[in-house]
Amino acid sequence: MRIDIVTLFPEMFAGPFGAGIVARARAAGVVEVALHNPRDYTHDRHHVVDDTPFGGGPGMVLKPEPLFECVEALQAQARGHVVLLTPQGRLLSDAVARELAEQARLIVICGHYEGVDERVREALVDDEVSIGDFVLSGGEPAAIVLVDAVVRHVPGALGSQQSLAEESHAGGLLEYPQYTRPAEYRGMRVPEVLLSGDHAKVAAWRREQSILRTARRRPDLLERARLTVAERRMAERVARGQRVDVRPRLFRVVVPVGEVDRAAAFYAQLLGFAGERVAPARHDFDCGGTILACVDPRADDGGLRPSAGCVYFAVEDVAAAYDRARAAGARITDRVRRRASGERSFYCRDPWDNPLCFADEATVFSGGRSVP
Ligand code: 9D3
Repeated sequence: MRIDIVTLFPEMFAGPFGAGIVARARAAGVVEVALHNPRDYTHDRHHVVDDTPFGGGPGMVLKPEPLFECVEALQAQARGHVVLLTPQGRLLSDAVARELAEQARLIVICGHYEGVDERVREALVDDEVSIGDFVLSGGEPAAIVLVDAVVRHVPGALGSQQSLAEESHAGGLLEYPQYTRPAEYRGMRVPEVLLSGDHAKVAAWRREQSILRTARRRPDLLERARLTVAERRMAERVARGQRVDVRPRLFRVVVPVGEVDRAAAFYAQLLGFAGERVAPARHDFDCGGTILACVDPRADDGGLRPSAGCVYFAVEDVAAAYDRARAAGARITDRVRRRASGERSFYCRDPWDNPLCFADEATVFSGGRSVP
C-alpha cells in the first residue's frame, strides 16, 4: 500500500513515522509513505497557500490551486483514494480504517484551522474523515492517527497478525483488566482467579470483565457486540445502572465452624451462592474480592486464624438478607434496625455462635448518613 500525505507541515511526521508500526511496515516494504507540501506547487515568489475568505470573516482559507496541482500530480502516477481530514468528516473507527486499508493508494490531505476552499471538497476529495469530536489546530495529528490505524490492517504490517485476530475475537468489547508480577503490590492483590492456573476460569473471568467494562463505560458499543443471550441480558442491566452482582460484599474477616459441610450449606443459604471447597477443612465464599473462609479450627493446619469479633457484610437489600438468615437457621440477635450511623442493619449468629452483621451497602460505602 502507498500513502501520500499532503501537508503544509511535513516535519511534524518525522517522529511518529520514524518509529513503531509505521516504521516497521515501511522497513518491511509493506507500506510506502511519502510527504508532499502544497507550498511546492505554488507559482508565486512568496509560495502563498492561503487567502482571506470571500464574503469576509476571520481567518484564512487554503487556496484551491496548490492542493489541486499537488494531488493531480500524485494521481498522474497512479490513482488513489483521496481523503480530506476535517472535523466535518465521518468519524474514524476501526471499520473505516479497515475499509481504507483495502485501497492500494491513499492520498491524505491535512486540513487547516482556517479551512479549505470548498471546491477542493467538491472536485478533488473522495472521502472526509474526522478522528473525533474535539478541536485540533490542523489535520496533521489526525493523519498520524489515521495512518497508524490503517497500517495495522495492511497484511504483514504487524509482527504477527495475531494481535489483530485477538482484537476481532473480543467481539467489539473493551479489554479486560491485565496484571503482571508482583501478585501483590502496595497491598493491591491480583485477582485470585488469574493465579489459579485454571484456564477455563480465567477465560470466563476475562469475558465477564470485558462485558462489565463495556456496559459501564461504553454502553454504545453493546449494540454491535457479539454476546450470548444471557450475556446481553446481564450487560443491559449493568448499562441501565443496576448492579448485577447481588452477592453481599464482605467488607471487614475467617469464621471458625464446627463442621465444614454444614457450614458450607448454612452460608450458601445465608449468602445466596454456593462458594467453593478449597481444602477438606475449608470452604470459601468470594464476597466481591474479599474471601469469607469457613474453617474447622480443629482440622485447620494453622494457616488461618479466626477473625476477632463480628463479621460484617454489606448487602444491597437488608430485608432480603434477613429473610435468608432466618431461612438458613441463623439465630437473630437483633432484628433489622436503623443505627445511629444511619445504616439499616441486623445482627445474628451462625450455628457455631459466630456473630454476623448485615448492613445496607449504600450507607456502609458512603460512610453513613449521606444516603437517606
Ligand atoms: C474556525 C475553524 N473551526 C470552527 C469550529 C473549524 C475547524 C477547522 C479546522 C476546527 C479545527 C480545524 C482543524 N482540524 C482539523 O483539520 C481536523 C480535525 C479536528 O480538529 N478534530 C478531529 N478530527 C480532525 S481531522 C482534521
